[in-house]
Amino acid sequence: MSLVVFPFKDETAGQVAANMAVAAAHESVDEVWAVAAHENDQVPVLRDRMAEIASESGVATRLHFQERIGTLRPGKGDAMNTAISIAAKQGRDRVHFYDADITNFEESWITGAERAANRGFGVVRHRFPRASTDAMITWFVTRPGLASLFPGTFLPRLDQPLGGELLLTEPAIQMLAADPAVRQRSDWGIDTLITYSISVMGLGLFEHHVGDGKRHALYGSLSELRAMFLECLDAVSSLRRRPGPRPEAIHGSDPPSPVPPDLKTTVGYDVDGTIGLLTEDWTDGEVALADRLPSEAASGVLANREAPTFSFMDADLWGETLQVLLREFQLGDRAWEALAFRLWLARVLSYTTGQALAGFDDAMSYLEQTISQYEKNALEG
Ligand code: GDX
Ligand code: MN
Repeated sequence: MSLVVFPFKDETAGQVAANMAVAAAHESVDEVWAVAAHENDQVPVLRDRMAEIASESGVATRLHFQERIGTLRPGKGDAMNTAISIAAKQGRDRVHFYDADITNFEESWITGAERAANRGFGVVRHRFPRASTDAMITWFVTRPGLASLFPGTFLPRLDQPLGGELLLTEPAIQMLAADPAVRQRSDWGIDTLITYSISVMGLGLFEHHVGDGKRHALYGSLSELRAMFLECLDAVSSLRRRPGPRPEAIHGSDPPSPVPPDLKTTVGYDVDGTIGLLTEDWTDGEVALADRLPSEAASGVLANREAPTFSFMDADLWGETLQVLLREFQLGDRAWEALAFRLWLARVLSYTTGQALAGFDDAMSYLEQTISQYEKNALEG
């Protein structure tokens, strides 16, 4: 039987409970956990709702508070590692993780993952169609980073290397619980570390396709993604010099399905609010660091001290810039953080106001092509 875990932080009790109820109603599930970031006014309400869910479904519900396990910012990584560690000690057979803010969660997600596990895959990742201007960290940091570090393996080809929706079977749970690099990653970098770690376990990996997409809390300006960007950049660069999955590693996936029409027109973030971030709060430290960049990237980004400009940051220049960031970026160094964030904003805006306007299908094939190019560059050294 399976355990389903929802890490949560700012969601309402009603939101978390609705997803827990869906999980509890599933025939393969015998336990559902919520892992809270901290005590707040929603927690007592959630406890009451969880007791109701347990008595209605006959499935055990538990609330855990995340423990301090890692060494970085205490965040989602500590929550996932808390659940992984308890589940490993209990010898749980299968553990599903889902974000608590999903608003279209359905039983079929659990069923799809269970079926792939029944066929022998040790890890199942859910993947979803996403708007062409959503997933800007995935497209411009994580997948290009994986392409340069692990070209020719399935890692750069994973649709959602940052996705928080996955099924882990017992051997995967045990290995993750014993992996120091995963346990240390208490922040947003957790998804990258888990993705890497499970890719080299040799347990077989299946990507389960959820055609309806993942509906969840949306963003305003990209300033809301600053910490996630920085932590995901640090996470992928921490994988340098580590071995990739073996060539014979088993990777399967469902065929893609038509993309829901509303996703084709959704804009992933507030563009005007984001442009303003290019020009504000420049410091001398940041200006000095620009010296380390490819010269066109340096002159382009520095021009933002006068007025916003970003179309200079095309796929090739970003590829070269990212090489420098993967080697030199320092999480916690304010100048590096400010400069890396500004470079990424330029890349995201250049794409959003360029290729993304060509329409959904063209934009998505453009993005895929950039990843293939980065892989090719890496293979050619
Ligand atoms: N317990 C706990 N503690 N839960 C947290 C914390 C924390 O510090 N921070 C976030 N969460 C929960 C949150 O409540 C939600 O249920 C889930 O983690 C994801 O957070 P959300 O703010 O919805 O992140 P977002 O931007 O939707 O990112 C998710 O998708 C990204 C992606 O698919 O690209 C999340 O799974 C990311 O890790 C992933 O990179
Ligand atoms: Mn979300």
